[in-house]
Amino acid sequence: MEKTPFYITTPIYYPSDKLHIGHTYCTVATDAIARYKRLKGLDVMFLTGTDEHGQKIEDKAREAGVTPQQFVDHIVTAPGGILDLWKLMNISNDRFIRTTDDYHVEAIQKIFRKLYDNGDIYKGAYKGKYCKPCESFWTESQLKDGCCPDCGRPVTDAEEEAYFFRLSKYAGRVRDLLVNTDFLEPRSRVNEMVNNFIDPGLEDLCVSRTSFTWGVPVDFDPGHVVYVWVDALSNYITALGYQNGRYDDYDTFWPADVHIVGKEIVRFHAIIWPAMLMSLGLPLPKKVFGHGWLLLDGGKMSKSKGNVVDPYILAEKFGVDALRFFLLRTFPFGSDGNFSNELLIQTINTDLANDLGNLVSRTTAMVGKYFGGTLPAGSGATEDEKYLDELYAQARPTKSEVHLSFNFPEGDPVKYDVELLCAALQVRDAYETAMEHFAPHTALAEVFKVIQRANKYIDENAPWTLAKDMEANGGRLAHVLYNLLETARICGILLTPFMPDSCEKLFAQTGADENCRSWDSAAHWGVLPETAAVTKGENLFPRVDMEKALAELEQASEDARKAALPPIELEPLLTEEVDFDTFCKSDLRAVKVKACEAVKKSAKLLRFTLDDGTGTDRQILSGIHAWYEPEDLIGKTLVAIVNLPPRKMMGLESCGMLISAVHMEKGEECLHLLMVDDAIPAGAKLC
Ligand code: ME8
Repeated sequence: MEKTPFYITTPIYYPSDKLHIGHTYCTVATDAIARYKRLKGLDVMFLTGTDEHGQKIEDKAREAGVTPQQFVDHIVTAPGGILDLWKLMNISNDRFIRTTDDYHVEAIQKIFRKLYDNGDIYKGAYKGKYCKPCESFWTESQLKDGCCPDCGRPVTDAEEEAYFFRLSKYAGRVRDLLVNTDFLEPRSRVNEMVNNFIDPGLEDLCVSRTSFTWGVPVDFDPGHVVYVWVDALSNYITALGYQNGRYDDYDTFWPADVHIVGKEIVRFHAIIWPAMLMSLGLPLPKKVFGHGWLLLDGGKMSKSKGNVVDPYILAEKFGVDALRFFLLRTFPFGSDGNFSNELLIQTINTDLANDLGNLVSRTTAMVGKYFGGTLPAGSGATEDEKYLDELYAQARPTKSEVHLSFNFPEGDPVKYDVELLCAALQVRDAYETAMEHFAPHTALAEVFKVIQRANKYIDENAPWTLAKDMEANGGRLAHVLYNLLETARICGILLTPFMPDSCEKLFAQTGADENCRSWDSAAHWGVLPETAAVTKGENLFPRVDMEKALAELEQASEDARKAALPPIELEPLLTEEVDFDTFCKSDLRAVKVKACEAVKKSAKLLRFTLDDGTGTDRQILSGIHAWYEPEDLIGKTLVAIVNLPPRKMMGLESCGMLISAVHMEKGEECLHLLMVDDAIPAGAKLC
């Protein structure tokens, strides 16, 4: 049977800075959905990539002293770059598009010409505001406190000859699409689009630039490059082969099933993109889902704010699967969520170490301890349980229907079995409903209800008590353990899209081979062979020591921050001139250190007794204890300015100032006292 195609995309990322955990959130979520669809047997095309043109990139490349192509190549392909990050995060994209790829550039030129030939692009003059980081045009009235309404950063004046796309022409059709279909989700984003952008009047969109060159040239009007968002949005069709010969998947996969995008770029995907497609006469994507932001201390993460969280550090410390899981378990996908390391560690400890990890390790350990790793034949599903499985296969029975069918007396341990089975047999449906609604956090919550039920089942059955009399209770004990293995198997299948590697280990430990890992088998009981080989392997999710991990993370971020700093930073030279006479007024002298000691109760100050050649000792206080121990300075010849007015510090008088050289090294201030040749006599004037 032919598989149903499913096309899912993430935004294509700007290779302007290192990606942070917020970017990772979007791609991990999309990856989990793509893996879920593959698990269900769909023919998935999962696209991601990089958005490499635009003024921002051109500027950054210039700052870095390289060509824009060299600049983007480095960020995309170098170790620690975007491709590396997706590999680390186990992202299963089927295709990766770079907007500098030749086939894409060629297709963009054709698309631009098509829009022009359709009469939807005309030449005019652009005058307004431009936000470089967002590559967005704004009118004066759209600004928020004079800044970009999306990112809050300053905008620049822009005025140039430009081509315009007749966005206004499509306002009615786009409005209808948003209001009367479920094209855009969550629904709250529809109101945002309609109230903020469409109803106030949709203006035509400036779609070419002449003030920089790093973009796709308009082939019929050299000097113009295509606006980066027209270039970027089109990636979703060029990556399938639209208007190019590189791929041939357009007919199979277009229209896309869903574009997953962050909330600030919903505007481009839900207004501009449909209008472009309408103009090109192409079908519209079936859905745009606008997810929320990961916030840090209540604000958006951004490199310029210096508050980004590095996914490399977190993945290295806690493991990729734990990080993937945390992102999707904790934050409802459509809303904003506040990221914190504490929350991450808490989630790992509660859900992964305590709940899932314990279920697997306790169960496999007991199968090992009591049965040598293989349960006896006959420990699997009972006739009643097979009947229950059938009941669920036909319809989802209510709890009371199940109880009626079984009619077990109070206190009968079979009651626990039935409860566990019912929880496990209904979870796939609940999970599926949540995943189909882009609610991975709800899907995971459903799975964890079952895991928690299974841990309770261990306590209810107290296998360690049963094991005391194997002759009488061995059969029951084996059945209890089989039920636990079977529950772990079902949960493992549903968790695979989120934590592929860990679930692989879970299956290996619980003896669930390939035949027991299918989507179909996740809705059935009794699939695991009774005599499967069970092994207690490594702990899937070790507990994290919160305090220790937080301190290590802080250190790792600090190290990373320092490593990213320029090695040496010098104070900029002063441009203001000083006239010679003013300069000569500073009386700089060689001075010899007769005594030096730390000032009591001060962490910084050293008290110097100096020979300045006058025959009377001079006292100078200097805040340099961080760099020097007093005893190391005795006998040294230093330089002091001696005609500053005396100053009191910590109750002591300081008559002058010692001269030092200062610079920043890897973010830390470095200071060197100016020491001169000891042959220079005390009091010699420096000029
Ligand atoms: O917007 N939390 O690229 P981009 C959640 N090139 N998501 C976040 C986030 C955060 N803190 N920070 C960023 C672009 N993102 C364009 C897309 S598509 C044709 C062109 C998400 O690198 C953001 O919302 O700035 C967006 O969906 C994605 O990362 C890429 O952002």
